[in-house]
Amino acid sequence: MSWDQLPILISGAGIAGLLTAQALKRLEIPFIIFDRDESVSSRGQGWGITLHWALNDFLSLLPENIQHKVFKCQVLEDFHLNDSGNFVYINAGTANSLVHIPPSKRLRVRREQIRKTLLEGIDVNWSCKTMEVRATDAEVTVLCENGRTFTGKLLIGAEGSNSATRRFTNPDNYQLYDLPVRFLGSTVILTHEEYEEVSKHFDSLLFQGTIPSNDTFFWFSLLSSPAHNGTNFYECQVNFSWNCPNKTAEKFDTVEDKINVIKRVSSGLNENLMFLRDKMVAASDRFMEIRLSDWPYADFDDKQGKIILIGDACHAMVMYRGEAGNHAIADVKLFIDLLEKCRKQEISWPEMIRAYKDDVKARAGPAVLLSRQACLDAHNWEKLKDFQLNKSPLLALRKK
Ligand SMILES: Cc1cc2nc3c(=O)[nH]c(=O)nc-3n(C[C@H](O)[C@H](O)[C@H](O)COP(=O)(O)OP(=O)(O)OC[C@H]3O[C@@H](n4cnc5c(N)ncnc54)[C@H](O)[C@@H]3O)c2cc1C
Ligand SMILES: *[C@@H]1O[C@H](CO)[C@@H](O)[C@H](O)[C@H]1NC(C)=O
Ligand SMILES: *[C@@H]1O[C@H](CO)[C@@H](O)[C@H](O)[C@H]1NC(C)=O
Ligand SMILES: *[C@@H]1O[C@H](CO)[C@@H](O)[C@H](O)[C@H]1NC(C)=O
Ligand SMILES: *[C@@H]1O[C@H](CO)[C@@H](O)[C@H](O)[C@H]1NC(C)=O
Ligand SMILES: *[C@@H]1O[C@H](CO)[C@@H](O)[C@H](O)[C@H]1NC(C)=O
Ligand SMILES: CC(=O)N[C@H]1CO[C@H](CO)[C@@H](O)[C@@H]1O
Repeated sequence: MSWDQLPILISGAGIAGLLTAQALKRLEIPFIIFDRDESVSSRGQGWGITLHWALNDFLSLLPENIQHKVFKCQVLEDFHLNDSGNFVYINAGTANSLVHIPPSKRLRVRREQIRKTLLEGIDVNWSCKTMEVRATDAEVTVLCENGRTFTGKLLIGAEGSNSATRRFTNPDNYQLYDLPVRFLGSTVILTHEEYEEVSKHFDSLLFQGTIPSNDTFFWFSLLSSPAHNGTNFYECQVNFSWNCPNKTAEKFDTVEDKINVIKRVSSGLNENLMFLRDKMVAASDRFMEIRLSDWPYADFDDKQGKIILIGDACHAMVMYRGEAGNHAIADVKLFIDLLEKCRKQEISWPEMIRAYKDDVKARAGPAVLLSRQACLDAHNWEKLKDFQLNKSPLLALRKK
């Protein structure tokens, strides 16, 4: 197959798609990348992502000028130079820590900013939503909602957890599995004094825990500091999630419903943390509800080597181990290494696809289930407290 004729198609300009585009650009392999959104900022997905075990792979796939900028995306300026933070998991009823582990090498970045950084030098076709895919022996064609079509030698489905390409590769099992847990978070503003207080007692970047009497999960993290915003305020994220075995039985439609539920499921929160809940409830205009669902197969029909899935499209997982983005990066690294071998004719195209599929399934399939277990454990204090801690996947990852 010729390397300069048909391009590689990338459907989805999230972290997985854009990182792939950057790597292909470096290798001078032709590609086309498109996304359903009108622009990079048309959806406010302003959460933080911790890059830990895949950080080195991430940097290695980028040109040098962009590598430097990655460090500017941190939620706390230059934090990597002296990371004094810890992985802190607390009993959120007493505010005592359950585990307190010094971190491994990590970088906590703003997702939106990292995505903008990854866009540099990449020409994305916006407003192109993949609707249909057609594969023949020779090529693959994507039909977009706006009428545009793209034809290439390979389609990389990188559309995140609700992947459109996955409907085509997995017509019988593409649906997500919903966990019996509900999630609501919001962005709150802290003064310097409030932030210092939280930072001193817990951690300057993030900490999390479980309220034993309610089996409710509590999360706090920094999103931006005055240095980034040019204000005197710290923007922080406060999340709650709780067991909800029957989602129709719990009224959760209006803002009032949501506030009532949060107050109920967090009533056992430690009094020193209660101000964070009150601020979270007051910031109802910024409520962010996340559907907690996953897709454990990490396996797909490649249509004779014409399609692969990467990132959340291939292995959507809940964020209780903070690992999904790291797996997305590992997918890209794996694929790019195989592609280089294929171009050098060390392996054939079908061998490349087969090796990619085998490795992703072996690595990410179990990871989805570990994240699912971590989520369930986070809402089960009895288990969490009695369990040999290093065995719960909620806490074990951090011990590496
Ligand atoms: C609240 C939250 C916190 C997280 N924290 C962490 C963390 O700390 N550490 C970590 O490793 N991971 C974390 N993750 C996971 C991480 O954000 C994702 O794994 C990562 O962003 C996945 O990237 P992706 O490129 O696969 O998908 P996405 O980032 O979802 O990107 C998909 C892209 O495809 C586009 N698209 C969708 N449908 C179509 C279509 N039909 N046609 C064309 N384009 C389409 C979308 O517009 C989007 O731009 C977190 C996730 C969430 C929700
Ligand atoms: C809580 O929300 C933040 C948004 O900044 C996100 O980064 C984090 O992963 C969430 N954590 C959990 C476990 O809910
Ligand atoms: C790093 O941070 C620790 C704790 O905050 C501090 O004691 C130490 O002096 C710092 N080191 C440097 C090189 O800044
Ligand atoms: C601070 O920065 C964040 C993230 O870039 C932005 O969304 C927010 O609007 C800013 N807030 C203020 C008060 O300027
Ligand atoms: C869930 O709750 C609704 C409303 O209360 C009820 O009608 C339904 O039977 C419940 N479903 C299950 C599976 O218990
Ligand atoms: C939460 O815990 C408090 C005690 O700490 C208790 O009074 C309350 O009933 C619990 N709420 C729920 C919904 O479990
Ligand atoms: C911004 C833009 O339109 N970029 C690309 C979209 O796809 C075509 C190929 O069909 C490219 O030629 C454009 O550069």
